[in-house]
Amino acid sequence: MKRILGAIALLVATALAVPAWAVEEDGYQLWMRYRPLDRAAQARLDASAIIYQGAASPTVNAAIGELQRATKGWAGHAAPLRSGLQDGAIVLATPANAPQLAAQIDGLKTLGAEGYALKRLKLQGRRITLIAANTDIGLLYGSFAWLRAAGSGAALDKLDERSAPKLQLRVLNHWDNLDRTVERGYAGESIWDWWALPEVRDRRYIDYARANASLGINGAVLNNVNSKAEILTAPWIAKAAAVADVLRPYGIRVYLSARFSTPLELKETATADPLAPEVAAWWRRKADEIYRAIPDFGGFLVKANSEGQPGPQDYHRSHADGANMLAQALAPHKGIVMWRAFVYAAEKPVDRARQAYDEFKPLDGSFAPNVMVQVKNGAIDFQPREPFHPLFGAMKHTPLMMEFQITKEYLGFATHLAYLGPLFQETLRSDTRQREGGWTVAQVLEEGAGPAGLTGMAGVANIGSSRTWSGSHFDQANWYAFGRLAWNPQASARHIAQEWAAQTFPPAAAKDITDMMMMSREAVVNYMTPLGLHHLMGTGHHHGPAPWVDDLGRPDWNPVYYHKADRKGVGFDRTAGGSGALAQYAPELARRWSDPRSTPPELLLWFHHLPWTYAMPSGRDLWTELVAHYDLGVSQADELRKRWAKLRPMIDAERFEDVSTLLDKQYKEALWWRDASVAYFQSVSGLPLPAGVRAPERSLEEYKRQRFPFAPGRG
Ligand code: BDP
Repeated sequence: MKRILGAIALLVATALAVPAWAVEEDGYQLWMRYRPLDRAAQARLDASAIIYQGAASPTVNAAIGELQRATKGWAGHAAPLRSGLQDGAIVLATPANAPQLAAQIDGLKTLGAEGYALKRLKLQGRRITLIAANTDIGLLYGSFAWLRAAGSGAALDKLDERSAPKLQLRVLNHWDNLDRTVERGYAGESIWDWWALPEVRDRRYIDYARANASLGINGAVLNNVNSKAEILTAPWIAKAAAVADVLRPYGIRVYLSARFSTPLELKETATADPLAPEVAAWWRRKADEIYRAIPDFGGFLVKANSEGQPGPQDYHRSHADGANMLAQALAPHKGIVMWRAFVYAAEKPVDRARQAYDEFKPLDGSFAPNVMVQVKNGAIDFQPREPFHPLFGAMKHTPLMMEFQITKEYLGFATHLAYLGPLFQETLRSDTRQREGGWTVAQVLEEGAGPAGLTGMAGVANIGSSRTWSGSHFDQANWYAFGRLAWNPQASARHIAQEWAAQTFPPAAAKDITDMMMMSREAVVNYMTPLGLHHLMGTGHHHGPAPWVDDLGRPDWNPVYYHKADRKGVGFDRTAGGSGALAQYAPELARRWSDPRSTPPELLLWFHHLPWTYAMPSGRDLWTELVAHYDLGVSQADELRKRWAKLRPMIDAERFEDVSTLLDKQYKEALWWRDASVAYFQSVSGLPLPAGVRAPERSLEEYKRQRFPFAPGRG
């Protein structure tokens, strides 16, 4: 008996001694971990019960379920569901289910269909936390907002917050193929188990929906923009409908990428010409069929006449002709078309950066009200740094949707730590100067344009079947940051990082982790493409350096096209003397950036071809400055792993090891980028290495010889 008691005492002591965060975690819970809190923190939660009066909808049940899951995790027992007020209750109220409670919030109506208010108050002598909204989905968003506040250490006893999304459509674009591979996916295979659908609805879809709803993401395009005709056939519509059923309670609508030539490829029409009546009629029937299966279907995303995809130009019709024909089919059902502006054609010998603007600007004002033009953040292609796309602010009569890439195709896949909050923020805060007094990209998006005033933001998802969802722990933060910025494009990347870190890792480590995150993207820019260089990545897979490549089928696939380095200098001249792309920006910006001395150094070689001897603001010449940036990138990657190592006592072993291993790999690859790039640029410039600079480890030939035929994520 004594021995048994002793053993029990030891067990209890050990259990008490092991802090909750030390328990192994594999990242599956994302930022919704709800790990046990100490007593003081439990008391601060003050969540004795959940009050909801009336019959709960599936959406309200999702809110209650989440609050219970969290309180169970944090305090050991789930807050019970009650109907009468009590001290410490979390009260969910809409004007429909509890008008008197909802009336506690002045001007609730102004928060619209998705907004919410959180407020601590005393009611009938009871201390409560009121979560009020106009609709059930607002209650779900409000519940997640309370959980976020609780999870990131906000003062819950002083809560008084109201929030409504600034953009209507907050959509993930999955580049997921029907065979479950994911184009530019580095997190395993697609989460959509198409083969098993529609009968088998993986439970993971619910967790996916919870995570998105926690951020306010309200749409998901299920399949790749490089789409297949089959996705619009009856069996696949049934599969998409099953996914839509699971996502619906969480406020998420399903969209599909449509291949423009679908009716022709399915041999149901003789052409795909958008102006042929049989084609328009086919799409109308198809839309009707889809809406019978998915009554709240969101609409189509279309990549047309881009990188070999079919489109209206195959029939000498314009992008507007194509988009409007589809829009007409969807309009009776209130669906929309998201028509991508990512176009460039090999046949045209003009600067690739110009082409989207050249094609779309003349079409401004000619799109149907339910068409949005989806524009990538920059004019080339999701590079570590690009100036904002000149279409923002220039299309005054067309609603534009931002397209960010959350998956890190060009920023080291899921193996490098690169927090994208600062990249997204940099674009959103860029001032287009298309209006007197300033007009940032975020403001352009928020204002919308066109008769229906549609607004939205899309993010190419980084989600897959990996246990971490995103391929690494830190890549979850990019999903998180996208969602938060889609809700509020003017939010701060640092604040978002802090919020994420506090919920995802032990709060004591949150500040240091935030600092690491905030430096990570610039580190990547420095060791890959400093000073405005771009598109220097390996052919096809886009991992690793290949600035020397000059032999691909079309000029604008070759890195040499983008850096134009030779004996004399480096950089792409986009001024009036060069490609003229600068003229696509507002006159004030075009003027400022046409002079290298008033161009921000980080965009210098994007807009200018300069001699290696060009004097930089730092006093160094361009060549020395370039090498210094590569060295800085390497030391920043080194700094990241050193900072992480110091956090060991605070982080659970499994996640600590996972991150350490990746940071070591990132450092090694930063060195590789630096060495290969310096070796190459030295070979073309013919200049000696600046004094005190380390020579590349291997010869240029060795870097050139490396091949990666099995790199992940290729289409
Ligand atoms: C490029 C990707 C390619 C995509 C394309 C797109 O390399 O896989 O299909 O963008 O956005 O960045 O359509």
